[in-house]
Amino acid sequence: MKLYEFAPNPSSRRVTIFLKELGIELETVQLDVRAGENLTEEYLAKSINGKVPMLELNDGTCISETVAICRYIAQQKQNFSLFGETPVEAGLVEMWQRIVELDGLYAGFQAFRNLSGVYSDRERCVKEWGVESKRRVEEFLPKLDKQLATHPFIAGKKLSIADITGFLFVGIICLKALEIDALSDYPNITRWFEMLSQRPAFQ
Ligand SMILES: N[C@@H](CCC(=O)N[C@@H](CS)C(=O)NCC(=O)O)C(=O)O
Repeated sequence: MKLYEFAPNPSSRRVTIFLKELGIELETVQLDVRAGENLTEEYLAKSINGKVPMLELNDGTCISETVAICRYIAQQKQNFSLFGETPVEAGLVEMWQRIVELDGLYAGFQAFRNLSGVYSDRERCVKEWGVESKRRVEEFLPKLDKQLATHPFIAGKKLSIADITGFLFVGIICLKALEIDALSDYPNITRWFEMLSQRPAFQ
């Protein structure tokens, strides 16, 4: 089994943190996506979305999409701790994972990609969409802060995949890529972010 990734980027790090939390190590293949190593014919023949991460199984089956990869690993190891173990936990984890991914992380990706033009060699960039997406990210932060005011972790009492998504949204997308100060005005995000930063898997 091989994990194709570009170690520094947020989607690859989501899988890496997930694996580390479960104590799993996989063989990795690094693809420099900024240099277009994910756009070769050979890679596109395996990867439906042409992005990293992608997991190639020993029988040649290829699984793209971060959460799909994490689900495969959870099923294979029969370890559902990060997806929620009771029906209620699983429902809430799924709900928050999707909210943080769609309203936070992916809005942030759209903002960064369209404003910076980092991938303008392979996609149309629309500045107005970047500006609007950045505003959506800024509007999402108070919602996240409110949830964390009454819950230690995003989906409730336990660490979950929603926290991994949220951590990369705040740490890489807000603070670094978009230079949005997601901490000063948000004490609950700050408490949660600092707590996760102490965990070995998140370092
Ligand atoms: N929905 C995908 C998104 C993956 C994604 O956006 N990967 C980026 C790096 S963070 C990538 O491969 N970018 C290169 C490109 O778009 O050509 C997932 O969750 O796996």
